[in-house]
Amino acid sequence: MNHLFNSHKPIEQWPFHKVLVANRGEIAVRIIRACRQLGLQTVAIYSTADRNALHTKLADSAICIGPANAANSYLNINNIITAAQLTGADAIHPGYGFLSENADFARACEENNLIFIGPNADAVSLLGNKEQARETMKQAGMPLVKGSPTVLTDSKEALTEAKKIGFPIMIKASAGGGGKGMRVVEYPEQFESTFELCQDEARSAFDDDHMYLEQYLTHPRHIEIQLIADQAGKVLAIGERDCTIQANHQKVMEEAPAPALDDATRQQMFSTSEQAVSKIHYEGVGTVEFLYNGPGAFYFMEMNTRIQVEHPITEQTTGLDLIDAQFRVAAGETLVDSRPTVSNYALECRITALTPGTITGLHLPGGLGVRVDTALYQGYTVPPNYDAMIAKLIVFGPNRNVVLNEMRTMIDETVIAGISTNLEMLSQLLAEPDLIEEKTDVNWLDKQLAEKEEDSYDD
Ligand code: MV4
Repeated sequence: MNHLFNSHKPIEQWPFHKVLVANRGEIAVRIIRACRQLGLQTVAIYSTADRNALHTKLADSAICIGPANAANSYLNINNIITAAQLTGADAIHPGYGFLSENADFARACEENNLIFIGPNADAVSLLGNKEQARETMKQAGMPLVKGSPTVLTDSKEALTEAKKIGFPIMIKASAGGGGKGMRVVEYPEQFESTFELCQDEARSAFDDDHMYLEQYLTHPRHIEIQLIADQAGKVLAIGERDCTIQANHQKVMEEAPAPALDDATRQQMFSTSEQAVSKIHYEGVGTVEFLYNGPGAFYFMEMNTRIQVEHPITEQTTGLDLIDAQFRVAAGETLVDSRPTVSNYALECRITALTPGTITGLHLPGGLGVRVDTALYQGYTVPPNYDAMIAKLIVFGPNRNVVLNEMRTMIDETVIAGISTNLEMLSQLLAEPDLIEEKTDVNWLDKQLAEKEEDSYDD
């Protein structure tokens, strides 16, 4: 049951009954489980490197779509569409990563009468371009960091703009995201050379040298709002997640609710997000990412049009199944008027493989308030071809201190033998006073790791 929706249409009346899961690993397993609960049939796709992967065993059927390298398999639109046609699938769930935010893929589904479990191709395209997304959200009333009014390509013109904004300045690539083509400039003297350097990086990374400027926030947190929008135009903010603990722009752990967030600002972020997104005729789940700089100071960064890795902490604090919700929206079910109540506190740690290899010993924790989302099994061989995340450990309970302690105990109980992982780093991280006392910001973990690196050189 999903108490987010009004009536529950019987599955026989749904517009789709057989879902091709266009992904792999833990999220493919997660989606297959949700389909099974709903009574939807499932098709797994796999590359030659994933022949023995768990998701291929759990699905009703499985089909090989190409060789190990993702470009010729999990990123190959034609192979995936053909797989759907060969297996009689009538819907495709993209998961996260791979083609999940690729407008051409969403369009190819629409053109081949396959229901794409996500927003329509126009929304994916609009929000996928960082510059268009910013402009669209600004028009829709979303607060942005004080920055340059237009897109810039000339370093002299940009310097003039930078002086109006005030230093330190952050130079960002319009086509960028996740930190690529971004640099901080402290003083005007450094600006033009740094601007041109960012343009070179943006040209090679995105074939687009459009840049924009923002006032640099020195100690922000990363707080994101989980939204669900139905086909009737209703948009609900159902919770927020704090994803401040990142290393090299990779999230390491996420928590809900955001510990530093006062309730007044929470309500402002929820209603601002609901109002802005309801103006762009959005459908499905979506996440609006903000930089948070203290009470009332939140600024739009980007919007993600997919389900996110960290969705389980929102599930454990609302009691909602977000993958189930994605299917119900695609089936035309309508949302209730009120937001779900948020209770509990939840923390997720991402467990990553530092080396590929065969799992010769596996012990996963459990018990009250513990959830493990993974595709690992004893004897499984982690391939070298894909993202290194191999499991998500989620702990939830009455408050943050209880959960931080429990998470550390669960991390220390976990055994993944045969490969090296980040378990030890996670365990040490959970004991850091700054983390426990919420004295972190988006740069904190990078600094911690750099200092540890230096200490190891000094040893
Ligand atoms: C910023 C910022 C400080 N000030 N913008 C990093 C990638 C992209 N999501 C935006 N990012 C940032 N933009 C201004 N004006 C600091 C970051 C940032 C960051 C943001 C969120 C999560 C992790 C981060 C790590 C480093 C820098």
